[in-house]
Amino acid sequence: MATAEKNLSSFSRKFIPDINKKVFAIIVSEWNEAVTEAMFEGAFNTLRENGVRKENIIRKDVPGSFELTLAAQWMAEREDVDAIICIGCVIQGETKHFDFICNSVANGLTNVALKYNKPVIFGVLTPNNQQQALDRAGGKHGNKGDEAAITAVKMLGF
Ligand code: DLZ
Repeated sequence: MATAEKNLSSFSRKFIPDINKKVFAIIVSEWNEAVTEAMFEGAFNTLRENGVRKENIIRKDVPGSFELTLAAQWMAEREDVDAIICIGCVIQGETKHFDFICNSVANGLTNVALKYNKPVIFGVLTPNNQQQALDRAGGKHGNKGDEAAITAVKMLGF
């Protein structure tokens, strides 16, 4: 993911392949919904702007970021799904579970990607507070949902 200094939202798109026939799953965590909805919109719009058909974008919701891994596995099992974008937001100040959730999801999504040989994108914000999250969900640091979508597209063009 990007930092405050490096914002993938403005990266060059010249290497992006024809993704007209590719199918994307976007899995959205319901925790910190204002943030994850903004990230979903960013991801969805970015896919559409780059030629992905509306009917080729499958949205699934999960209760929290911890559930992203199993949902990603369920989507990866589907032969018609080419890439999976996982969107979540775990705010450090709100939970002692922060490290457990973040490590679990990062490791879990990596394992799903390697097991199913498909791009599984870690679109999970791990900010210190909600303002930092909002800054990265359409605010002054761009929208990490856009970046997650571009990352998925670029990986399909690898
Ligand atoms: C329980 C919990 C807490 C405290 N905080 C967050 C959070 O900031 N972001 C998030 O996505 N999920 C949170 N959760 C929910 C867990 O991800 C998970 O849904 C529950 O522990 C049930 O497995």
